Order: sequence, then C-alpha cells, then structure tokens
Amino acid sequence: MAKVEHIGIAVQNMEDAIKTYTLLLGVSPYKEELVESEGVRTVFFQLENIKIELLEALSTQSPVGKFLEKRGEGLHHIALEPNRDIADQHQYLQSNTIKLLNEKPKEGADEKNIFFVHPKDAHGVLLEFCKEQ
Ligand code: CMX
Repeated sequence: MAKVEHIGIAVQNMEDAIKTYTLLLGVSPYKEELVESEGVRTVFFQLENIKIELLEALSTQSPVGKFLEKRGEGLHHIALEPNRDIADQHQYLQSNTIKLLNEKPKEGADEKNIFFVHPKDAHGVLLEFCKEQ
C-alpha cells in the first residue's frame, strides 16, 4: 500500500513560514534544500509519520512562483510513496493514460526520485510520487 510521504505548502516568505510552522508543529525543521531544477527553496519538518515541506519560489516563472501568483499561499501538492519501484509506478500510470508531468522519474528534494501527475488527472490535486534514491 502507498503511503503519504509529505505534504507541500507554498509560502511567500520562508522565514515567516518557518517561524509559524515551528510553533504550530512543535518541532524545528530538519533540512533546508535548494532544488534549482524545480526553481524552489524547500524546508522540511519531520512529524511522526509524515513530513511537511514548505516551498518558496526562486522565481516568478517557476511552478511554485506561478502557483503563488495565481492561487496564493496554501496546499501545493500531496506526495505519495508507492510500494513498488518508482520507475514501475511511472510506467504503470503512464500505461493507464494518466497525464504525467515528467517523462521519467528525476532527482528531487530530500534524496528522492520523483515525478508529478497533472492536477487535471487527479481531480484538481497536484500529486507527486517519490521514493528514496
Ligand atoms: N494544485 C492544483 N492545481 C494546480 C496546481 C497545484 N499545485 N498548479 C496549477 N494548478 C492548476 C491551475 O490552477 C490550472 O487550473 P485551471 O486550468 O482550472 O485554471 C491548471 O492546473 C493548469 O495550470 P496552468 O496555469 O495551465 O499551468 P502551470 O504552468 O501553472 O503548471 C503544473 C501547472 C501543475 C503543470 C506545474 O506547476 C508543474 O509542472 N508542477 C510540477 C512541478 C512542481 O510543482 N514543482 C515544484 C515542487 C518541487 C518540490 O516539491 O520539490
């Protein structure tokens, strides 16, 4: 069975968001990472069985930059960890005509291989699939 690995939240100002989420979650972030290929600065909080990822855009033209401009701050994506290999999961969904946003899994934040499903093919939710490299 797949599990929810993390939830991504788009924020305008990372410093403000870190303060807020440190207070709300009762834990400090364990990792900060720039993911140039996605145009994003990420900060992760580890909870008991899920992570929260804060996302700040590196540019207005990046996916998170466009999201913030169009929809404002808030829930950006849900990341699922499949129980099968990430490449097998990609192939399985592709063969079932789900619109994927990456031709194949690629390196993402937090030492994971990742790919995204278009929100139009997931009833309005951007889904990420991720698995440890
Ligand atoms: N959640 C739900 N819907 C979303 C969305 C999101 N995060 N981002 C965009 N949409 C919606 C848009 O509102 C739009 O809906 P309407 O047609 O009803 O207006 C639709 O999806 C298409 O959006 P668009 O404006 O045509 O396309 P964009 O250029 O904004 O691209 C998307 C949208 C999802 C294809 C793009 O953001 C993408 O490729 N995302 C995957 C990569 C990514 O998000 N990386 C950042 C996170 C990296 C990390 O976690 O480390």
